[in-house]
Amino acid sequence: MTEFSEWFHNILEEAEIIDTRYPIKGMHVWLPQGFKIRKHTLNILKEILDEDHEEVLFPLLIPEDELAKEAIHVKGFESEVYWVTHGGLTELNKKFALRPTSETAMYPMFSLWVRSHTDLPMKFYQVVNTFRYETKHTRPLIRVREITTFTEAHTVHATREEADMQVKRAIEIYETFFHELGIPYTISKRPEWDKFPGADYTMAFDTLLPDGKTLQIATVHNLGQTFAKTFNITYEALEGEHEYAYQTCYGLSDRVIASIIGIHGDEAGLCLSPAVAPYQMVIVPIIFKKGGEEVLDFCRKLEEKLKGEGFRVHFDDRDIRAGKKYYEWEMRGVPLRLEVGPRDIANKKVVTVRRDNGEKEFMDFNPETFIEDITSLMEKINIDMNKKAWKSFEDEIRTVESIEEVKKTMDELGGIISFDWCGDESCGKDLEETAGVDVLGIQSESEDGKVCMNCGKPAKHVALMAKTY
Ligand code: PR8
Repeated sequence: MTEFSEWFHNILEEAEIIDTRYPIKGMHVWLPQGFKIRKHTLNILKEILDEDHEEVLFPLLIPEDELAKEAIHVKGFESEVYWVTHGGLTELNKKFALRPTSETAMYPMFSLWVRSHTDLPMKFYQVVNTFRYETKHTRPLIRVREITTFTEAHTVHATREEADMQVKRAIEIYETFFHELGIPYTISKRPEWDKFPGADYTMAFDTLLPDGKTLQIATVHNLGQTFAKTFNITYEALEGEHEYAYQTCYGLSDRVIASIIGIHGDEAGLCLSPAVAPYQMVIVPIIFKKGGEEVLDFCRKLEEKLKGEGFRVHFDDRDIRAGKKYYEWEMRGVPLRLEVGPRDIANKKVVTVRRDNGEKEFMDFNPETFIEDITSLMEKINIDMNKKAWKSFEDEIRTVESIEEVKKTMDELGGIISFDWCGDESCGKDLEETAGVDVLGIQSESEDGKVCMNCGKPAKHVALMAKTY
């Protein structure tokens, strides 16, 4: 693949995902194709969240004093906040922030809603746009200033144990979601210096883009009682006393779409799984001088039949060369192409060509079994794409035992490095500086007798590091 970032920019444009020419840095326009991928992706997530969360919608603006209430939180975000200072020509006496995230919008309301232990747990989510004045290099879908697909969940619980359990549940939710999309990931506990501002701890999902750098694609935060104390979220316990609640929040963004595009794509362009593809199949008629009408008629009926079964199908009957159509639909990532020519009709066959591996099959066109066969082929494509992505991801995780090896591995291969670590902040930061990497976080406990790869002290954790976006 040509240089990833160039490929990525080109494909966003060619496949009409987003238009990056909007005249504000870090803010883009979703085009119909991109919007459909976004919609199908969100639908998968919403279906999972809807099982035990309620969807809500909070205002975009946050009063200055609410945003400022939680000191650690505001410190983490102050350099990234956009402010509304005027209403028309009138200067506002209280500024409003455009939400960078919605803790300080939601929690004053939670304080009104939570009364008794019987109100708990509360689990809400919303899909909104959030604004962050990012100072690092912005990149479409990856680091934006208007995050348009911010899916944030916020939960309130009676006990610390329940909040911990919710963190586990949120991790499960994202695992299910990323498996459906075929996005491989590591899960780690972020180091203290990289946790969400105001959180007790942060669990993060990272994936790997083809240039060897990791991308944080979702985070789950245990907020403990910090925000509950700041926003006075209390409940009446069984014995009538008032207790502060425990909270969690978790979220993801447009980066999920960036990962779908970046991880599965190839030299020919996008490669989408049937789960998110705007068109899951395209029907291309193969027309010769004779028998053209018969082919077109067959294709129309085929399209109707597949649509009737709920598939997203397009019949490409444009009067251009079939090869040109193949090229175009491959670039747009359509998972399956169905080709129908006069000979196929005579043989009661339909030719299927998979986008993910190019496999061509002469499928029996038996009205009894055809839909079943297509359905299982679609499922197979999803599974194979997931497997392939996981395989190449796992190949990029390497265990390394010396700092020299880290540098060599990073320079030559990139990817993710697993290593034994003492867990000290000073050692971690030193490692980040000397090796030019980020410590992603902790995965598990070290085996007895292991020493820290960087400082040589007894190791506590197996941790991960990588070059990151
Ligand atoms: C929270 N509060 O906000 P988080 N461009 C694209 N994606 C981004 C960007 C950006 N500029 N910044 C962050 N993300 C919590 C949890 C409510 C929900 C993505 O957490 O600040 C990252 O994938 O960690 C990040 O993991 C996710 O948004 C949530 O943001």
